[in-house]
Amino acid sequence: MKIAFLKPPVGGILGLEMLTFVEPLGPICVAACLEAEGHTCAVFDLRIDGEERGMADCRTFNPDVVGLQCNFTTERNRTIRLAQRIRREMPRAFIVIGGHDASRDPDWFRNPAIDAIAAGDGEEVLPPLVDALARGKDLTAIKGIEVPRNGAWVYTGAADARPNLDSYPMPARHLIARYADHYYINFRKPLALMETARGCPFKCNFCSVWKFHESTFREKSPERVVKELEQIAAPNVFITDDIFWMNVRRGEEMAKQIKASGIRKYFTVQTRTDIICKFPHLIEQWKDCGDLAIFLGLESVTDEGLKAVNKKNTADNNVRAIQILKDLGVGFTPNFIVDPAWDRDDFARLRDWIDQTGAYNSGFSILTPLPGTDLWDHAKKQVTTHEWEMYDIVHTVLPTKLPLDEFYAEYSALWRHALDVRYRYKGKVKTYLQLGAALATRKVTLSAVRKGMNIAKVFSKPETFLRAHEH
Ligand code: B12
Ligand code: SF4
Repeated sequence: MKIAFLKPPVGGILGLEMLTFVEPLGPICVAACLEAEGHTCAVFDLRIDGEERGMADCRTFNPDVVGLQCNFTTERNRTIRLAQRIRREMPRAFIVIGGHDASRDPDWFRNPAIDAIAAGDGEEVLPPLVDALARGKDLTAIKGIEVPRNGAWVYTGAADARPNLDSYPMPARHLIARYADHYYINFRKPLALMETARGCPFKCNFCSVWKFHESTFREKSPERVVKELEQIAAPNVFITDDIFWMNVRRGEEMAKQIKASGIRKYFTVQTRTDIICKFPHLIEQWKDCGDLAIFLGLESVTDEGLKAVNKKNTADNNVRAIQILKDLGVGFTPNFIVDPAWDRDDFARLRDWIDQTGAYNSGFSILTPLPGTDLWDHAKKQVTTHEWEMYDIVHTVLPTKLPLDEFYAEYSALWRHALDVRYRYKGKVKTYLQLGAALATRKVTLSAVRKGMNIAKVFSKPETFLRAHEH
């Protein structure tokens, strides 16, 4: 069988996905399993090709099955629109949709343009589904899907989550080799994505990762991680694990083996501040594997704020972790959650914290009930819109305590403040000199720098966010 995976073209209110633009790792993991069973796969990234060229190439490929990935709630409408176009132009193709958002809220995707909705790890669902299609077998015997039957949608029950991730084939990177130079993170290009573990044992109420993985945490061995790295040409690697170093021993062993292999990359990882406080030696070990930057979901500067989102961490850990990273000279991007119920004092408290800690790279997400989270169950009746593009975490979809324009005035002031603190700590001239040096050594591209600068400017204005509420 011939299976095509398509990524819909860029959409979004602010085009946030263009700030960090990553390869479709999920689809190439699933494609690897299909290829191992003798099928032929192709990936068309319409964000790069553009819709017309990507669709034309896909029509030429003439797929039997089309797989669409919907990870973000914001991608819903554009993914359905693409499915409808595929249905019109490739009526023979069986269209299946999977990915994070589709798995957590499959019912929303019940649409005449969709033949099956897949939930969970695609590696477990798509190969048996394609096999059943090839043999003309009944699809309701395949686990992990919703399919239409006699005018209703039938759910076939959860597919197993395989505990041993090493037994999956290597991601089918050859299918996206022609796009490899296009992916980047912030200013760093080209960028590859790599997964060393899946899931998270915590249960934050705004997050769907633990729900998707049913509170499991599954890992690849250090040996497998090194093998995957050997397959990656890009100098920059974003590790998709939600809690990197969850298993400290494995974290140490991976660093040891990567160092021994001679592979050096600029790694970007995501982890928790309690792990950094308890095991700072991990950071030192990983620094030896090249360069390291860390995304930190700090969420709140108070214990009450952390408790409200069920983070199971402390405000003290947040402060200490920032200091540890500063002392070790490791780049970090803290992220905070701004509650629509905030008053002016709450915004002021966060600004003061950034002043004191010098955490100038901070980002600010607005508390958003995403479908498939505990927060959604709790707040779905209060949401002010079902315009899914607004679920991008920089627009509020809940009523605000402050008048909306004042809320956004405070929100955009946070972004402006972070930039001011950056200039205060690093100096405007030094910031520009560093960028200049990175440009000269081709570590970053001019267009990426322009984009980043533009976003900083755009986020500093309340109108940027208010505009979407006018429709
Ligand atoms: C990389 C990543 C990013 C990157 C890149 C985003 C981008 N532009 O694509 C960055 C850091 C920029 C980012 C930003 C954001 N992200 Co993000 N991100 C991730 C992350 C960590 C990894 C995704 C990944 O590649 N995973 C590894 C691969 C192997 O898994 P996968 O893609 O899910 O694929 C598997 C299955 O889903 C399935 N599958 C996938 N595709 C298909 C297709 C078919 C046909 C089938 C059958 C199966 C299938 O099989 C695959 C293999 O098992 C996930 C969390 C996670 N661990 O998945 C969050 C996640 C996707 N992000 C999330 C969010 C909310 C965001 C933000 C909106 C907010 C934020 N946190 O800052 C922003 C803005 C995103 C945007 N619009 O660009 C949420 C999405 C929830 C939702 N309902 O919207 C997630 C789930 C994290 C969370 N805590 O809840 N993100
Ligand atoms: S926010 Fe992070 S720590 Fe909390 S459940 Fe999600 S992945 Fe785990």
